Amino acid sequence: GRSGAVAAVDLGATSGRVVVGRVDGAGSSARVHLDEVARFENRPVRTLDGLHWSVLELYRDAVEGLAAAARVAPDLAGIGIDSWAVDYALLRGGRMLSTPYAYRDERTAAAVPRVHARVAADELYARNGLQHLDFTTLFQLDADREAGVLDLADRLLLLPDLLAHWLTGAEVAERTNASTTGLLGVGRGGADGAGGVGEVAGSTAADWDRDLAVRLGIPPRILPPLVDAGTELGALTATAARGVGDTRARVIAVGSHDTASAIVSVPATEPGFAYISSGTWSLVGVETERPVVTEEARRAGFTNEGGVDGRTRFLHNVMGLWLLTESLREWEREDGGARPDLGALLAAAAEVPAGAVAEFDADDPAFTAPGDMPVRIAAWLTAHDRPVPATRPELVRSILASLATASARAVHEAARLSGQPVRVVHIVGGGSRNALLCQLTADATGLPVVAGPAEATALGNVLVQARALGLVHGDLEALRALVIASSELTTYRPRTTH
Ligand code: LRH
Repeated sequence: GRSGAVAAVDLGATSGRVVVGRVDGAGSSARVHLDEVARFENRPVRTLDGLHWSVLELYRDAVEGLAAAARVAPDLAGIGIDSWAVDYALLRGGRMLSTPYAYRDERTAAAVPRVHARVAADELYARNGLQHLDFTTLFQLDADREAGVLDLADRLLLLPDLLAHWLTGAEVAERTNASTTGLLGVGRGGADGAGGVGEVAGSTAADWDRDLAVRLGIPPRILPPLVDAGTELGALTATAARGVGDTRARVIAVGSHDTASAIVSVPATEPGFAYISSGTWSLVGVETERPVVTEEARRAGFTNEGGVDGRTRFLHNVMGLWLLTESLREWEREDGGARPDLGALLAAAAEVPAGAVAEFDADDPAFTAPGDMPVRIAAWLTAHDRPVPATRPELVRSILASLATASARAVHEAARLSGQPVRVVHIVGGGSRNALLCQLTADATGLPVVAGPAEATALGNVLVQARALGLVHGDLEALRALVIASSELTTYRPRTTH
């Protein structure tokens, strides 16, 4: 095969990175190598009108990271961008109308009952297939409508699409991320022909639900044309090239929802697996050929998000390592700005005997907003007549055990609701490096846990570009075989029988 390099811009809720991916070799001896060339902080900013992302800084950091990528890889052929879901910018005539909100902003609490008064929750589910989360784009847009801002807008761009727009001028909505807005019809699954693979007979690609938009007072004109992961968006504009430098790289739409890119890299080639994409959130579920839009799935909080190649990501959002990072942030503040030693905390947490600390419900929306997490966890435990951990390591243990329990519940629910038996659980993303979390998850599920790759999102971003450029070939199973060949994986066996 051909050799070549691509750059993945991967934006997370706490940090972003630019990674150069390179495919060497061909066929069964092909390997993919990742090289992180830039890493930067992403911290939301609270102003008088709420919690915002500093998107201009993110763009600048991404451009500087891409310049570093172009320097280390003169043969750079592709650039792909992914980020967390649901958040967006509104534009008019190409100008951003206001600073995008961060999804943890509280303004949507008032929007949810307004939206449900127009379209009941069960009808919404039948149309878009999404679990209820207060911050889903359509609730955020209702707050914009109420504020009069929607009247001004002629374009909505999700954040990865906004960055791609600033790089190329293209105005599109990549489908996997569009599926998290609540405005995309759930469809029947199957690919629109992305890369010519994964085509399912009789399938239809999901399209904007313009009728739903109209009923919610959202002008359909703001919804951009949809594209599938693997679509070329164009070369850098002259303006963007001033920042990135000399490169022939084309911007390529990837699974721009970070979770969609992460699931591309699950190292499984046989059916019968569940996944946990473990980062700020734990996204727990199975991959299906078709959406599962039953009343039971709705009540269980299961979502049908669009995957790469028309697969469905049937999953549930568990609160994730946010519980830990917010606790660390609070302890850092208490300690006058000294960063707590996470390694030491985790080692001490591993010494806490099983069952010695109480667990809380890691699914409770009480933990979604930013702010003093240890106090909120203690309040939850007290309200439920459970003992409050006495030390920081005990609280860390309680967080990880509670996460493992909530994830195990979601794994078994995903299997039951989809009718797909699960024999192994894959943990991908940063949390796969957390040995205690992985072991507790094996214990709680009663299933073997395979941990890795930790850079699943960047890797999935790289692989979809590499395939679009003809550097690798095949369906998701072929890409996953390449992941297996290129990664170091660790297996954790359950210590208790269920
Ligand atoms: C994970 C994630 C998740 C969404 C949330 C907003 O980063 O994209 O899939 O539910 O952020």
